[in-house]
Amino acid sequence: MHIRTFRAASLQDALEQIRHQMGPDASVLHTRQVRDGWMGWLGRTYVEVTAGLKDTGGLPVIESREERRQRETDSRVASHRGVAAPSVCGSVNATHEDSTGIPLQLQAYREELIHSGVGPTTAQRWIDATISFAASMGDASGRGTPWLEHLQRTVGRELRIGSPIRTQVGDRRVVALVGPTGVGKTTTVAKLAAGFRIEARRRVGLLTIDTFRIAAVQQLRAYAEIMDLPMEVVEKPEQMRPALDRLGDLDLVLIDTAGRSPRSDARIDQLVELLRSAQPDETHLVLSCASSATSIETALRGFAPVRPTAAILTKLDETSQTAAVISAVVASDHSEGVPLSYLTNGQQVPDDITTADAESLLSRLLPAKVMVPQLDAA
Ligand SMILES: Nc1nc2c(ncn2[C@@H]2O[C@H](COP(=O)(O)OP(=O)(O)O)[C@@H](O)[C@H]2O)c(=O)[nH]1
Ligand SMILES: [Mg+2]
Repeated sequence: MHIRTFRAASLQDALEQIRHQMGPDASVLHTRQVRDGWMGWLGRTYVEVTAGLKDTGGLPVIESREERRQRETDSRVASHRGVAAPSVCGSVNATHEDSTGIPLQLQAYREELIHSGVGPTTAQRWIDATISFAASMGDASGRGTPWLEHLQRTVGRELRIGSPIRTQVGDRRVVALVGPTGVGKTTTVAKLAAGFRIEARRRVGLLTIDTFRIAAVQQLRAYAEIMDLPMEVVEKPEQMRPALDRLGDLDLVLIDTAGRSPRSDARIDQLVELLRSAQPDETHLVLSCASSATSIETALRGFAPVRPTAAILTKLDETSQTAAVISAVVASDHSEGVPLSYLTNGQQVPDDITTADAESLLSRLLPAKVMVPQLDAA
């Protein structure tokens, strides 16, 4: 097997080099983004793609002396500038397939997805679905539309976008936020409270069952005081009904909960019991995009007994890698997925919150930022 690593300013360019120099049967083995310069500072970002070719008795493309000279000149210029220049410019759609039948370009996207935190099974499922989707659109070769657009449409159909909280004057809605410690539950409760109170002019109340840490109650109380909102503190299930009755006259009650370790069954059971006594209309699981794929999976499993009706993704501003969290909440063969309700992108109350939308999530999830085509209504 021949294995070679190519560097270029863009994935597209690297694929062109591979296709030209190794031929259409090459498989993408690995892609990564690299930065040169000291510790990644002051350097340029480029793409490094490793490709392999099964031994078939020599490389299929024999370089002419002229091509070789050109490539060497390109490399010298590139290394001088700190960026490997593509040796070939030309068509941008690398549609060639390897022996598995997966177009080279999609293989590279699959590697990038995995690299950015999507599980290998999910990444492969998306690629397979993209090929079927393209075929169903009469574009099996991927020549009509860029593969990235097909990929976006495919993943877009799996993303579940839930509705934001709907309130109605005189019809109290009870909404609980649950999730691991530090993901931004209390801050998000404050953002929602401010939005509904100030923008929508609803009568809003707060209730906290975050009583493990005194500071946590004080944090919410400070918001309640600034916004002049009634607030109740509940420690035991039997206190829940009377507390909710005292907030009976409102349009929206937001319940903040203690951040529990999703690994602690006892604490999750306690939370389930407290929430059962509250009977919330909606329970939003708060997940931070800055968390690792493993902690997101653990949170989803750990908080399953609470039966979340939606998920809120926080800290989008802290990372560009939302792949892990998004691939964890989309529908799959063994999960129907959790609909996304809100996205938060900063610490500012009340501004840094928006309702979830597929377009902005997809542009963060998928390998390159391109215009998202009109998504089919799921
Ligand atoms: N960068 C960023 N920080 C956030 C966001 N939401 C919350 N935080 C911060 O995350 C930290 C923990 O937030 P907190 O609401 O106390 O988390 P909780 O333990 O889940 O209630 C605080 O410093 C918040 O300001 C967000 O969207 N972006
Ligand atoms: Mg909190």
